[in-house]
Amino acid sequence: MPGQLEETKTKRATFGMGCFWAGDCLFGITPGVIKTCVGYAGGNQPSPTYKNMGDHTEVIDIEYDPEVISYNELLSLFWNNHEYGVATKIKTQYASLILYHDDEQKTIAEKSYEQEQSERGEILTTIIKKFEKFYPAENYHQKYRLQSHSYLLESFGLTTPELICTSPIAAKLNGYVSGAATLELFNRDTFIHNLDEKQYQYLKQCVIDMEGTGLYC
Ligand code: MHO
Repeated sequence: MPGQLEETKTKRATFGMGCFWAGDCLFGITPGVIKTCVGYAGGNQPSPTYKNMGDHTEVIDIEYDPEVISYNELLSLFWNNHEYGVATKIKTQYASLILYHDDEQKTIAEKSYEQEQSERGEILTTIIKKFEKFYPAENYHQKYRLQSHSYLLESFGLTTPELICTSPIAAKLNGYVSGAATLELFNRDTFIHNLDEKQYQYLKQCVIDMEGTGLYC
């Protein structure tokens, strides 16, 4: 109806791609990604924890707006930011894993796997399977890199683990303090218009200092 705000329908994507701190940073600053949460999935062991995750894998659980970013674009970030060739020995904790949430994601993921495999000319270790259950990781793993910036946490009112896990701003800040973005990308993000001068200068300095350091754990 004209004049009426349309409700945004968000979708969910879940990927295992090595240490989940890194994937959290990468997707956190990706336009169209709304929220991120890290946790354990893909296995059968009940109640996994970091110390005892059993047959689960570290995953990033993403809420995204499909009108801004497609599943294919998320997959391209997935393929370009971790190890999954058969030549690398990877333990289950860091497995390359795509957990699809519906048939559409399944089809897109399988197609992109085949394309990736033929481009690389080698067998991939990546496993594609149906999403079953996600176990959020302990609080200290959520927005891990942001948690050492107490100024940002306080200044943005990110005062509870719940807020750190669910706030779209926390997802962005976590990526920007970690070197996941270039200064150019940062300057193009409309979210910087909502920052006060001090927040802006602080964050910009982080981006400058960390640019090029890559996503590490
Ligand atoms: N290098 C890190 C990996 C943590 S991760 C969340 C550590 O040894 O603690 O897998």
